[in-house]
This record gives sequence, C-alpha cells and structure tokens, in this order.
Amino acid sequence: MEQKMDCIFCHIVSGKIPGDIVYQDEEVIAFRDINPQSPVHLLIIPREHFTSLADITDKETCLIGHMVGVANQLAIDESISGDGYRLVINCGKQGGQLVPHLHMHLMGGRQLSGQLG
Ligand code: DGP
Repeated sequence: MEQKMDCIFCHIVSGKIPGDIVYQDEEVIAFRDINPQSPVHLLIIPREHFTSLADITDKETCLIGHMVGVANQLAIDESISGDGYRLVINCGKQGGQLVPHLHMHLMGGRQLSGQLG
C-alpha cells in the first residue's frame, strides 16, 4: 500500500505520529480533527496515499463508497445521525484542501450553515 514519507496523514496511518483514532479497518482509518469546527468533527481517510479526490479513478470508486459507509456508521456511533450531519471532501487549492492526502470530513452536533462557500 503506497504511503508518502512527508505526508502527515500517512504518519497517522503508520502510527508514527499520534491520532485520536475512532475507527480502523484494512482500507481506512478515522480520527478526530485536530481543529474541530463542530462538536463532532472526524476525518475518514484511506490508508493508501491519494493526494486528493482528483486522483481517484474507476478502480477506487468502491473505496469512496466505503468511506461514506464508514462515515454513516460513525455518525450513528457519535449520536449525530438523527439530527443530521455533513460529509465534505475538499479537493485541491480552490476547493480549500490544506492536507494533501484524500480525506472526508464528518461534521455534526450543531446546526451547520447552509452556505457551502
Ligand atoms: P482540509 O482543509 O480539507 O485539507 O482539512 C484538513 C483538516 O485536517 C483540518 O480540519 C485540520 C486537520 N488536521 C491537520 N493536521 C492534522 C493533524 O496532524 N492531526 C489531526 N487529527 N488533524 C489534522
């Protein structure tokens, strides 16, 4: 599984730097965002390094589906499923992506604004 030496999220995957990990399986891990924007703010990431959503091809569409499934289960586990939540993938500079390792934000636990940009 490809990892990148200078990638902070690859280091969380390998255990080299600590993360508050709430879920892991063979394909993905999920951990609490270091700078939470809502009472529940988790990041779901693939173990394999993909720089962004733009790197995803037909080969990996199952991976994205799996990330959504994990996020939905974590929303149940974190008791935010009933009131609602948001899944976000920022892609590239103008998409607001700061960490260049594909990740999905799961946010909830407060009323989120209807604005996306
Ligand atoms: P984005 O803008 O979509 O690339 O969001 C990156 C998120 O990653 C941001 O909400 C803060 C979070 N983050 C950055 N570095 C770390 C870290 O070392 N640990 C954890 N847990 N989260 C991090």
